[in-house]
Amino acid sequence: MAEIDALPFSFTFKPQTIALMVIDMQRDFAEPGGFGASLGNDVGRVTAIVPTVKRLMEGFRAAGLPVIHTMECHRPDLSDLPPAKRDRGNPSIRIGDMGPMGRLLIAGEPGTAILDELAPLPGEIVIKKPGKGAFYATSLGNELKWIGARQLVFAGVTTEVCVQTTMREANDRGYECLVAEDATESYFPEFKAAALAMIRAQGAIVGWTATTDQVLEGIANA
Ligand code: TIU
Repeated sequence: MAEIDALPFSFTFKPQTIALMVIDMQRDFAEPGGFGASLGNDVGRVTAIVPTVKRLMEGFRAAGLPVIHTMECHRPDLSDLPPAKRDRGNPSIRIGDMGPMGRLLIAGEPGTAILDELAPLPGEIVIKKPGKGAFYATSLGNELKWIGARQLVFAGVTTEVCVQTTMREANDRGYECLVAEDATESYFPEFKAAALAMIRAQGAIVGWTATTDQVLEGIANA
């Protein structure tokens, strides 16, 4: 077994069964005029982690390990968007409405795309998800079985919403999960800190945390 120096203790993995999950690094969460901004958030916090996410992705690719991307998005007819999600909060514009980058969080619209710098390579798995968790109403469970993944490293946004929800879903399904602390971000620094603390509390109750450098070192030494 290989190891990543992590909290609350070493994360062990087999090089044949580890994969990277990059959660929702989309223009809609990172650029002005997108969904994140429509909720009143400072999207600059998200763009700041792009170079670190890229470094992590490139490390996995260089080692020949799978990189899986997710995108939060809905069908153009909104049939997978429950009113309970559409009507939540007090946004300036809602999911499905026309914004400066096209319809907010709708599959195929320019704003819904993954950021150019982090674009999936041909052949990489891309999961379109209508929920915050990436297992709900998607083929992710089957995809992970087909590639034989058992340990998942998480990057992306936002830490306490889609990253943490997906990590909890994965943990319950038997995957060992680690989140790369500096390759994830929240619009709220205090929520990021709390999410990371609660993930690794109680002896890694949901999973582990480590820096991108620690993850890359563990993979390089595997
Ligand atoms: N609003 C917020 O923090 N996040 C989301 O709506 N989606 C994701 O986290 N991807």
